[in-house]
Amino acid sequence: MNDFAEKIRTQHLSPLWNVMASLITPQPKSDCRAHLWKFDDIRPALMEAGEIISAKEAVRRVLILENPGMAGQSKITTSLYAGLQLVLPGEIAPAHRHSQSAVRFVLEGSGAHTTVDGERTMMEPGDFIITPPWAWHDHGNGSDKPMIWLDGLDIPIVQFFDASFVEDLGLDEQEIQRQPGTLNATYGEGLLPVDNRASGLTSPIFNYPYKKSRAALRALMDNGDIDEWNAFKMHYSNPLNGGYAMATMATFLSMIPKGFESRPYRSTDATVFVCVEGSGSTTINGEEFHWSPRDIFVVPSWSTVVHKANETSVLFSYSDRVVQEKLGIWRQEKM
Ligand code: 1HN
Repeated sequence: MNDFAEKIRTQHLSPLWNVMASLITPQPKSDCRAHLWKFDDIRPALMEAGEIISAKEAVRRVLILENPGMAGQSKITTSLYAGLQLVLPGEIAPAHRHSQSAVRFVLEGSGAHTTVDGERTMMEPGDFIITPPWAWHDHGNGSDKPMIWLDGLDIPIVQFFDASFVEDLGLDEQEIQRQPGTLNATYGEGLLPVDNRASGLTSPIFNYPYKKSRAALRALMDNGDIDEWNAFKMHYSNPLNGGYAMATMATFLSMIPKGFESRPYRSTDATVFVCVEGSGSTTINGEEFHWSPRDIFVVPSWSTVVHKANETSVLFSYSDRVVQEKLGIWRQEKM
């Protein structure tokens, strides 16, 4: 057997029967580990980065959240990237575009802006902002306080497909083409342009303000039935088709009432969570992680999760669920 394997190796052939069991495992097998980053513990490193490099010099001044099981790979899960970005008062992050999609969730500061394909939006804590593939984007902070947000990108997915392109605009800031709020007014008010031809691959809304998202969850909590696994959970949606806001990353916001303990849950989409409000804990395969506002934690694929809320809490999350659903491989188990 060994001689045979050795012999055919020179022809770039390999026997499947030696590797088959590791290729198709009975359950997901991953290097991804559960982990929690306490915002207050990592913020000093981000501020120190602010002293040693400017946003412009760095292009994007970001500290990558590296999964402890995949150090050096710039991944928080096998398929997704996460980082914390800092823009100091007066700074700009220059305009560029790339194949990778980005989701942003604002953690600290107020009054910085991002411009995406010709429209500018202000960034406030809890706002969920998207940058579609190949969209020009630049950021700036005209406020007098540091601005910090979480970036989620599909970098490992694009890497997997060997489909990465990037282009610099050659200007710090792109030209603004519309009034702020135009896309939200056009697509986000229950109306659509009658001859709308937008593809629907990505939501035309690129800022989902926290004020509105929170009010929606609050109304659901006050009037809806609680789900024993998810409490009150919604996904950010594309108004053109009701699907997820982006083609490669699914994003969610959940409200968990004080004292709630979820029943155990697992799903095949490894998920990044951010505590927005409240405090509580999440047990991941028996290991307990305590969270409070701005903390970030990651749940690997098919890990059993139990959420507990010490006070009424809000969690933001993102995962590759949208891709897995399209591929017909997404699974969940509500235990
Ligand atoms: C990027 O363009 C941004 O535009 C953030 O804010 C993080 C990580 C890797 C590659 C490009 C941004 C990024 C990124």
